Amino acid sequence: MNNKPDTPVTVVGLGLMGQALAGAFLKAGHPTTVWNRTAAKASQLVAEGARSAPTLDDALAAGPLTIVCLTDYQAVHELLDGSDIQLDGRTLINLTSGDSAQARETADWARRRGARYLDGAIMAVPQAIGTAEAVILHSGPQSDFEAHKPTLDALGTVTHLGADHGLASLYDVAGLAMMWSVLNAWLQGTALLRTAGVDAATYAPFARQIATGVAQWLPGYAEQIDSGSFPAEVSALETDARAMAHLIEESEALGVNAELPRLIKKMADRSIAAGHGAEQYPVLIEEFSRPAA
Ligand code: FVH
Repeated sequence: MNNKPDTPVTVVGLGLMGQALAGAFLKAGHPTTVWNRTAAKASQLVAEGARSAPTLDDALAAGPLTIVCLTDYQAVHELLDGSDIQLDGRTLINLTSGDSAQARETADWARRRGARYLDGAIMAVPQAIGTAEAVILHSGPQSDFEAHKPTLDALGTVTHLGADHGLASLYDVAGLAMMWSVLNAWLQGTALLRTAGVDAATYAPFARQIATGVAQWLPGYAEQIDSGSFPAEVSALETDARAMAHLIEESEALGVNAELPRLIKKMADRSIAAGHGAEQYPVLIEEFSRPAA
């Protein structure tokens, strides 16, 4: 980490995450101003050396960089819309979770107030903040990210994804989709194996091997998606669909929930009906890229 500890920073929002962010800045030596709607949440940070700003406007005016981390974007706007402070030349980094449209709208709001704006997404729990394991994604103008990266480095592994302010939120939900899909697949297999007396811990190493193996396919499959060409190099979608039918039948026969396998097969069947049965699995991107029928 390439920290510049003399740069002042303000943290607005002292939930569990905001407290962790402010704590990491303090630990790295940054003069840190904090503000929270419920002022009592600043006490521990003040004991560690933070300055508690008496008002939101005071907090925003305290330095060149303010990090905002509130419950949601509604809270962000309820709070910031109530201030008429001009933010000329200052940088606002919003690490509140939300969607890409909210990120872009907030970027427009910040522009109207004269502020530079980066949106961000935290892919970590509060306990990891300040360590390399804490991945924090940012999107917005690269020059604004580079200007503050030495300060942001105090928080963990910070990354810039691109100029579109919506990207951090999109990567955030894409990561969640990946996480839940892997976990759901594992739970489906675990439920099946438990009917034969195989416990979750016994199945877990095999499941991890499969997940790791499938992860290796992603770069090649991504090339197919980006080129729009899906030759069946290892398997055709109709072959996969037959295996999906086995998964459904086995789940039903064993009294295990078959909703998820049925949903996946429904999408594959639609793609096959549209003429893609002889192509490879990533051709399903076309099903994923439009609203459900
Ligand atoms: N905690 C986590 O593990 C996750 C990890 C992934 C990213 N998230 C996101 O981080 C945002 C903040 O999370 P948090 O855990 O700190 O959340 P809360 O405890 O809910 O604290 C939220 C702060 O927001 C303040 N707040 C809420 N509404 C308003 C409002 N209308 N006006 C002003 N402030 C507001 C709240 O203030 P108070 O209740 O203490 O007065 C807290 O400071 C979040 O987007 C996660 O998704 C964390």
